Amino acid sequence: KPSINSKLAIIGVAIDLGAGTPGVSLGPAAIRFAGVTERLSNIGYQVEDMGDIVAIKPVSPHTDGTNLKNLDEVARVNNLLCEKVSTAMSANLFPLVLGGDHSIAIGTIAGVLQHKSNLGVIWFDAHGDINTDETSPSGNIHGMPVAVSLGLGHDRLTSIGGTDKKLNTKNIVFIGCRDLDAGERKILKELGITVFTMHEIDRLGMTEVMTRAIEIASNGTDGIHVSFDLDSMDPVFVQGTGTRVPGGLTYRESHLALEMIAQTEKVVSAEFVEVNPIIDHKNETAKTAVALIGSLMGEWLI
Ligand code: HAR
Ligand code: MN
Ligand code: MN
Ligand code: MN
Repeated sequence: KPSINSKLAIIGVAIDLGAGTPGVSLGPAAIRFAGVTERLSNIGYQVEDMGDIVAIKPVSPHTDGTNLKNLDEVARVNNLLCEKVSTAMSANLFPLVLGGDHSIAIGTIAGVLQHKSNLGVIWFDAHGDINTDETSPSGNIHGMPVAVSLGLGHDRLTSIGGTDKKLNTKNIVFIGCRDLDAGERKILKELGITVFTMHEIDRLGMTEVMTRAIEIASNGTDGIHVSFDLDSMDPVFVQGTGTRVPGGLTYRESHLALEMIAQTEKVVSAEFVEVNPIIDHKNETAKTAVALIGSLMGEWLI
């Protein structure tokens, strides 16, 4: 019944080394515990769980000559993830990647780009995640994946999947931003990337914002990737995420957005990231993630 794809691969990435707060490495386990496989089976997918890629915490987070934290391990994990996503797509499986911190978008997108060279991206986030090694205020790689996927930043990261396979700025769109660093604002402006901040969502409403976002991610592309950072939502709904910012998306705005994307039938891959069960209450954030996954995967296309 789901028109997006009938076979789906779950790929977990147990990593928190790209984030400042530990615990999102337990995200894949929490989301599985919240019933993701059953939910997707009930919608009508044939689900293959490809297991987790597991990061190993290094003795020292520093790699010579860089301010990036845990660069070696984040690069190793994302190279493996790129391979795994690409393998799934070769087998005609829709890759659903469960984080983990948002640095994993580097590997997911690199893997998808092996199959879809003109990929559109809809990025839900309180943050811009478009810092480079030069602009990052923290050295945390989860604040950098969009830059890396455009070919900007440290070459240990931009080389993943091949320096020739990158995103086009005109097909990337952000939803829900409300915490952008000065360096990120400059990069976004220079590159002309569309950002629907919370201001635009308040003003235009989510329906109009998503109509425009879908147009941007569709125009001239061969598919849409959805990267959903749970911190795009208001902290009221997501206690279990590390970098909560007030004034986020409501529960229904988030679902409406994903339901509208599902209706396009253009989604080729997705990831849900930054679920942190350690700071959560009764696994509620993972349960929210599972409900959101349902909406994106066509649960309400009835
Ligand atoms: N912009 C800040 C930095 O780069 C904070 C970034 C990220 N937090 C996230 N990513 N959860 O979306 O350090
Ligand atoms: Mn993010
Ligand atoms: Mn974020
Ligand atoms: Mn910030």
